[in-house]
Amino acid sequence: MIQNKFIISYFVIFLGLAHSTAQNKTSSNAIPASDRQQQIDQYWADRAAVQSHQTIPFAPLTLTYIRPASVWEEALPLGNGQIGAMVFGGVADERIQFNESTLWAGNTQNPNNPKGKTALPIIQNLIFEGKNKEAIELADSTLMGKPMHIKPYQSLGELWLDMPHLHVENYKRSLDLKTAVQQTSYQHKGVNYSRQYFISAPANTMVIHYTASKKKSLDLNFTWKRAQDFSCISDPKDPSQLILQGQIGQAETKQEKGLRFAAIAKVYLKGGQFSNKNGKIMITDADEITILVTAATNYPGLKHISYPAQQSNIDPLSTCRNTLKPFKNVDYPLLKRQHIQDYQHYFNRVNLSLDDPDQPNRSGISTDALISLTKEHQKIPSELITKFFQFGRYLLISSSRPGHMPANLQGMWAWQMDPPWNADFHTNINLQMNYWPAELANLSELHQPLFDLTTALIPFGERTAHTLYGAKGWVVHHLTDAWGYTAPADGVQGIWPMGSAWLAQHPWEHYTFTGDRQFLKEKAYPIMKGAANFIMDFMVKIPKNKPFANYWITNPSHSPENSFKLPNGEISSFTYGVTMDSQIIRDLLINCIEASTVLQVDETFRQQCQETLQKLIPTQISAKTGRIMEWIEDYEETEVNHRHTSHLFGLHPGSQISIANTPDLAEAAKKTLLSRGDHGTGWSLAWKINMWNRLHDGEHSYQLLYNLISDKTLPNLFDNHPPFQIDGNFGATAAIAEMLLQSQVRDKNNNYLIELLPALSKNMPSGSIEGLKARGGITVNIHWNNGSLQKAQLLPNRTGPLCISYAGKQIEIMGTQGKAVIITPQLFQNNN
Ligand code: FUC
Repeated sequence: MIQNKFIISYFVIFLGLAHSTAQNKTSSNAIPASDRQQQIDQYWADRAAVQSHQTIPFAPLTLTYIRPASVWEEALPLGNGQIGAMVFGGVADERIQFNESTLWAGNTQNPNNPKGKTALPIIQNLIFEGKNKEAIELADSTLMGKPMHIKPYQSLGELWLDMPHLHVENYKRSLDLKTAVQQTSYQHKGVNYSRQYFISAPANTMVIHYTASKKKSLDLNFTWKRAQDFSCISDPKDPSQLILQGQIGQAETKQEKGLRFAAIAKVYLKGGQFSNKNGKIMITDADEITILVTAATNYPGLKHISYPAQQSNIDPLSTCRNTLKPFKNVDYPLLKRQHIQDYQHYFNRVNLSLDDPDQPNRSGISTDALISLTKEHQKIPSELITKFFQFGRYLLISSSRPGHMPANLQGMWAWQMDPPWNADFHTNINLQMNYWPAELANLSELHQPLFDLTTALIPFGERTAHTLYGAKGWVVHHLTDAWGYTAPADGVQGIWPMGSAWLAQHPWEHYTFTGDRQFLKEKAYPIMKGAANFIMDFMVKIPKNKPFANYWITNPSHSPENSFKLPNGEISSFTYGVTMDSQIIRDLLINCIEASTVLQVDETFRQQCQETLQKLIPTQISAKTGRIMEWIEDYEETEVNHRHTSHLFGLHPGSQISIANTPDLAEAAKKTLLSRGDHGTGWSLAWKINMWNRLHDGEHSYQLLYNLISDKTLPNLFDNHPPFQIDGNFGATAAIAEMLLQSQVRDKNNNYLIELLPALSKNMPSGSIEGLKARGGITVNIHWNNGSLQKAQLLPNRTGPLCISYAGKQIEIMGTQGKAVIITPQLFQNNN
């Protein structure tokens, strides 16, 4: 008990420090009714005074808090790929902020600058001549998209619910990652209250369920809110339904109107009564309340976006009504069972358990206090590592379901009309990072939305390739949206025509993990071939008077968002043939050669890939610093700790640099990482953890994981760029998986090498992981103890050799489809 009091006061201090800008409230004074929140804001004022002097029982894989969220980044996410919600857990004033994953402003357009094709050779020559400034000026006026900015992903709206409970005790809110159900519980005047929340994929609704230990104790009002462009009305066809509806841009007369949207909150009572008027549902004396919420837009779907835009004949309100039609009555236990079954179909595939005898018992500690304790002890509680890992899987299951949109910069959770970076799809690292855990962490199907987006981009990207560069194939630059924007955006740093080549790595990886040939043929190969065709057509030869004359390079080219000093002191970001470009292209061409060989197609194309491959600039090591050179010349860096570590693409997510096959490059990569440093934005740290893993330096990986969790993680475990950006969550989940298992390196027979515990830290001495995936279609379980392998089990989905390495030694075993192979450390003893 003493321990808990300490923990609670510690927690309050922590919140005060971390969120001094948040609306202040103590746990003893209720906020007066007059101060009640009126406007949609990041911060939230629940009028209730909340006391939480109770023990929080230890609940595995559960995020637990002893106060409601006072800021959006403390609210907890739910989602089914289409509908997303952030639940604040307020008592007198509950707030649930909703997203619908297709709700994007804008429409399809043709942003391709018609001057591009003619200007391109001039720009290229200026760059070869070192006239970077002139090149940038010309590129700015001839290559940039028109318009140059995309429109944002927007919040759908919010349910604001109020209940006359101003002083409550034993408050707790939680999100159980094992079931994807949130719960808020408290006592008020001796009555126990409980609220449960989940978003069901099978029912396509959010389910809100209020109960009390005494009959007739539930009085609740609720209404819909949105910052703009909406109305909230009672459904004339059904008084149990409260409708939110609107159209993006409806309030602005000059703006082009955008998507229409709707949501319905439908109420079901046991006992009590309700009225629905003036945009508000008012419930009194109920024993139990269930509210179903569904939402829709008239977005045509990724498969149907086209230019010129077609009129969509979807009516979002009818879609919502149809979704709710089967629910004349509500069977809450059944809805919950169906939801949990659906969610666990994905979630239960992987189990991580860490056992560290040096860790104190964490029972009774809330999740945000665990983050604070991490800093205090300079060590991550094992429980927080497992939570953080599984939270990343939870977020992918919640935000990326087959048939829906892929996870954007904020997954699908965004409260603003104009979120940071439009909550878009950034294709120069961030979107790809979102999907790094998909295959490794056994969520392969959830990769599909990314392939759907990529496929949808092809016709748009073909138009851009043709208009801007006079090239075949398809291209996307450093970002895109739901409307197929593929031109350079935002400014000249947007002239980065490598997005399609990088995205094409993902469907190939899906094939290497699953072995799904039909997928390779129908989905992956067209993406890859189109990306390679663009690149091979876009590349030019280095002129005769320059180093690497006659090699193929990209021009213009820059290392994402970084810049360098030219010998004359000028700062520039444009050049030709940056290291990352050649590495991405090498990756793509090798994959295309292998894919066309597997599919037995396109001999001429394969030959062209092979010839181009021979003429790509090799990754260079700086004679001055011993590091990997970021640019074709050894320019001076302007920002040594720059957040992008693009020139190590070949180390991760590529596999061209490895300790086994390119030890010199691996050593240079290590020097590069050391000079980049151990800090950075959330996603930058997550990327670097993955890179240290590939260098088998588990201690460095752990250090950066520590930095990420202790410094760049919000109270609700969302990654903090800052601001919130979800890529760091996904990148870290992939990184924790790759500390324990890697399979990207090929052995001398070109088989994937399955590396067991390649970057295990001594801070994770004992534990087990079950259900990870390795390339070649293998499900892997690993148990370790005191830093050493105890036992592993490999279950291949096809017959063939299994090449396994552990602690620098290798073995080869014949694997049979569907038959588990047990690996013990003894097997490695006689092998080098
Ligand atoms: C990249 C990064 C920024 C940010 C943005 C969304 O451009 O360089 O840090 O993450 O994407």
